[in-house]
Amino acid sequence: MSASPAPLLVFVLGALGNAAAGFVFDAPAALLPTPPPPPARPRTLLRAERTATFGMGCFWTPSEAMLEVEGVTEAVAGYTGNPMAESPPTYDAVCYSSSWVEAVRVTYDDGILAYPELLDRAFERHEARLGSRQYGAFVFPEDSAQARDAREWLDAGTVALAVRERDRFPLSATVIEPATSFYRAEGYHQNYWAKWRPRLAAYAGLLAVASGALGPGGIGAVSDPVLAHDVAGWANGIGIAGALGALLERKLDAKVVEMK
Ligand code: MHO
Repeated sequence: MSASPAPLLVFVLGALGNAAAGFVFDAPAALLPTPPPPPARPRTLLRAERTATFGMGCFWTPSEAMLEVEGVTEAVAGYTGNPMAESPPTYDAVCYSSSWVEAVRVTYDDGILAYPELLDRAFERHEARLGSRQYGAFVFPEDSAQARDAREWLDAGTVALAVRERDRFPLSATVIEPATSFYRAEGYHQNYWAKWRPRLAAYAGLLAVASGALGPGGIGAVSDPVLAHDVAGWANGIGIAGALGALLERKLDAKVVEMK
């Protein structure tokens, strides 16, 4: 049984058409001189780059959410809160002990955002769980000024934040502990959702193709069981390769380093 070449031909012609249209429409823009970069954000006299560390629950989402805060320029997912530690932990060690806190260390511009405001922004965004150290709500002041501000902020327990609207999380469950060594978590934990959003979208697409719901033989396509079978096979293969790649990434991108 041999597949009819018609659907493939349609596909190839379609792809070529697309590429040609892309060239026609995109090329002129690509040939134009690149516009000048946008003007830098106005700097205040107080501008100073500082770091601040918070326990925010599982660090995947909060490390991304903190980057949306105006004045925050960097967010690193890491482990801290274990003054007895002498060497970097692994993610497994963090999960199987009760000594470590998953934390986010942000770099922020003190001239745009003062520390007490940053505490508000962090509290709004954390995903802490009550009763867990690993996933607890923590503030780790890095100097005496941050320690004083954090204490005042927590004691004042502003009406707006005393209990968080979204999930009734009480501000009073926030723990202040002096900062100790902060270890940058494994690379595969950094920018987690930025990496996984497109991967999950690709998996969803592959699943649709592998199951036959989408593609030749599927909705709105030319019915051709042989081609449909081949395409589903390829989709399966790519999906399995992707899963193996993700496992390999966990092995290869696993360095945990202490940050100064
Ligand atoms: N999302 C998992 C934990 C991931 S995290 C990096 C959970 O909610 O259990 O600890």
